Amino acid sequence: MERIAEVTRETKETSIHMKLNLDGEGNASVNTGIGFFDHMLEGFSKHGFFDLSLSVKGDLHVDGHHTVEDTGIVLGTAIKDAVGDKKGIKRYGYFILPMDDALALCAVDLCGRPYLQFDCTFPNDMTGGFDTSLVKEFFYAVSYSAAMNIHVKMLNGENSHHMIETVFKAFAKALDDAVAMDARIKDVLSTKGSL
Ligand SMILES: [Mn+2]
Repeated sequence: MERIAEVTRETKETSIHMKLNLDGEGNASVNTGIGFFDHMLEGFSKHGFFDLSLSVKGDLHVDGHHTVEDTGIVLGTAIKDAVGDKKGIKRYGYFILPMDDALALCAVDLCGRPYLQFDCTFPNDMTGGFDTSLVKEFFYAVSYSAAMNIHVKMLNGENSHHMIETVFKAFAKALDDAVAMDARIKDVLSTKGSL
């Protein structure tokens, strides 16, 4: 069974089309209009082995906020659609990812409930044309639209580019683990019987 979702979302602020394949090869075609954000989403795709096709036309004449937040909403929706009934998946995933000075932990639970714990402070307000305060906005949007728990902790770091990149890659690796199938799981991995 294919685990692919296609999501289109149009508002007066953004127009977004995304196709996500959870069982891909890490191929990305991403254009958000914010170079650094593209770089992060390409890393997410590559390191999670997700195929991601994304086009965003956002109101960048205002700032990057709507573009980044709404892309998070669409990614969360695509994750939720693609995992479907969650039968046979591991549900939990975590990773600690290094990149030179930066070390980030990410743990996720596809439990059906939204929650974000985001313990990261970035030394710079901007990296390239990207406002670093939007990283939290992005993951908050993913957490509630995918109905998943996301915990992110920066364990070390001094370079904002590296630190943000470790967050996106650690999230990719954690999510890749959580959506992986385990032959021992016959139904959903919950004593409640649903996720
Ligand atoms: Mn980089």
